[in-house]
Amino acid sequence: MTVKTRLRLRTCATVAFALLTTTAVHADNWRYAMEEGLTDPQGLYATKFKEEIEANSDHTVQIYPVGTLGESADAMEQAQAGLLQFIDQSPGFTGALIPEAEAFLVPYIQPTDPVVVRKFFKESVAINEMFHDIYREQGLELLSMFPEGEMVVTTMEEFRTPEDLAGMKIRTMTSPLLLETYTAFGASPIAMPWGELIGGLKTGMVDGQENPAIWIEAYDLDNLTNVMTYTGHGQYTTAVMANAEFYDGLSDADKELVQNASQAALDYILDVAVELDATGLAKIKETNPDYIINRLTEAERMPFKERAKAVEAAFVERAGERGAAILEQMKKDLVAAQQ
Ligand code: 6CS
Repeated sequence: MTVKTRLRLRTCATVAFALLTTTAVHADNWRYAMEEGLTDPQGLYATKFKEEIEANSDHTVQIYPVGTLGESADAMEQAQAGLLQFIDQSPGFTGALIPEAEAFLVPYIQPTDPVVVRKFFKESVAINEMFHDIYREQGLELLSMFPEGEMVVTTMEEFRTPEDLAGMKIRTMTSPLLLETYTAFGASPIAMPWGELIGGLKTGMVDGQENPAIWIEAYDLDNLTNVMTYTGHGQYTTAVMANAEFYDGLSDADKELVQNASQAALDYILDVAVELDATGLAKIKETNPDYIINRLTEAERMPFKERAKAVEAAFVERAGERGAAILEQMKKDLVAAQQ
């Protein structure tokens, strides 16, 4: 063998080794935390996302469901620190960090009609264009926002007016605007993380809470209260993000992979979430036939809508001009979705 041939062979071996090790380095395991279980809406989205990533690359996704990494706030700290690559956290918990996200919590802005909901989340300029840079400022690359169903209030006693809510201790998620909302609605709100709610209802620390029907049914909240009331004031919204530094460090192909997986999971969940909302209500009716289910009439909603104006003002004060612009855009997006 000539010296030239030996050199050529050595070069080939080096290139082959480099290729092999490069492939190995690129087959990463990505950690994804969420606030729900695998069969809940966030879990269904995450599973679809994982399937898409794993079917189209050598990467794997490890999902951490609710309770495995602490409360929502703990998981967010880990995502911002880069210990988690992906996180699903809802605006109901993100408000202290990102006040603009509380636009999803302003009462009587979000759609409740399933067809409008789907169109709104798919086409909203506020969601698809305006939130990206805001989440970026907190080191997060926003991937998707999706609905989980209409917010329903569960209580021990029936209520039809803000006066009826006087003295009722309603648990809210920890975003500050939710406290403003239930104070404006006439109740006595108490913010607490998810992990404390069931104990709080059992011990009487709180008399009620709000959540979508699918969640109320899945976590037995109907059996811990006597009434559920459709006030029409909101839609449970959640957001999926990546750690921005991690995302920026991905190759173009991997960025595309993540974006495609997010899009596929979003399309899937937008169909499924609407069905799940109806399924949750149907199961409650079937398994808990004595449970009182009230739907406030348009006239009964009026005093709540009137009081929601103060909540909107509080939102604008906290979220500033940028928040106000997002809220105005959301209102336009809603009109567009209704057409
Ligand atoms: O009420 C809560 O805290 C929870 N609600 C839902 C629908 N998802 C997760 C969240 O922690």
